[in-house]
Amino acid sequence: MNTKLVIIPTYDEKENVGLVSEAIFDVSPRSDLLFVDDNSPDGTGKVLDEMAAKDDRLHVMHRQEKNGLGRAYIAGFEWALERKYEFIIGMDADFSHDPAEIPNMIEAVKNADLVVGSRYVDGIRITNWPLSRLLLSKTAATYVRTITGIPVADPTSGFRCYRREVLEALDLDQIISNGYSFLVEMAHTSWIKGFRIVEIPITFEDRRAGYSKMDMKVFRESLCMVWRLAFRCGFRRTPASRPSQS
Ligand SMILES: Nc1nc2c(ncn2[C@@H]2O[C@H](COP(=O)(O)OP(=O)(O)O)[C@@H](O)[C@H]2O)c(=O)[nH]1
Ligand SMILES: [Mg+2]
Repeated sequence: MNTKLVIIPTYDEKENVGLVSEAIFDVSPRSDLLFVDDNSPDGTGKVLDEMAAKDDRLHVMHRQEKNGLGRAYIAGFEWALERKYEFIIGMDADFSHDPAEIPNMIEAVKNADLVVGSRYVDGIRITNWPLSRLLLSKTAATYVRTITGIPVADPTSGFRCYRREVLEALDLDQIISNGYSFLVEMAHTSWIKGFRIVEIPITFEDRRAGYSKMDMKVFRESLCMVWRLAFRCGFRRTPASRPSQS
């Protein structure tokens, strides 16, 4: 059985799912891949079913309606935990996260509990994004770090690798955010519980096809959520100590 699972939430990603799966299996043939599709109107779910019928490593979870990135990931994490995967990678479908980085993430997680592919270590490595989007992302990262104290340069990055132990310890029912602040909440909760977060540099490209699902509602949720996270741990800015792990 494969010990690595890549989870990709999808909503209207018909043009991307075939190519991204090929690229993932090229670099990491001994991984499984789970798509979590929220009944995409463009028919992504049907394309995925056809792909899954041809490859045992590829799985599809169909959900009834668009319910946000966070809920899709939580469903995927629960699926992974039921199946004993050791390393759980999360990424976008749209090639903003280069599948070629997956082996580097797997290597890095040997010395970490959570690996975050960071756009903001060793400078800023983002290509083709409008300046407005870059400024929003960079400002959000500074805002999160300032309010919560989390020592992560890119806490909203969606390209990650979790050790199974982190997901087991996190109590996924208590993860309440749904949009992009879900990524901040996962990183913050892991850190405050004392898990080791390591960032590796990635180059982030604007999506190749399709459209972004980032909107102002998602953005507003993130602004408030950061304060809730800080409040929830009594504005504590240091993590719990954990017994050292191998
Ligand atoms: N299942 C599911 N996937 C989503 C949802 N919102 C976004 N996604 C997926 O999550 C990933 C990140 O979204 P994306 O639009 O690329 O956000 P951006 O990179 O910040 O512009 C993509 O693979 C999307 O298809 C959702 O509500 N449900
Ligand atoms: Mg994206």
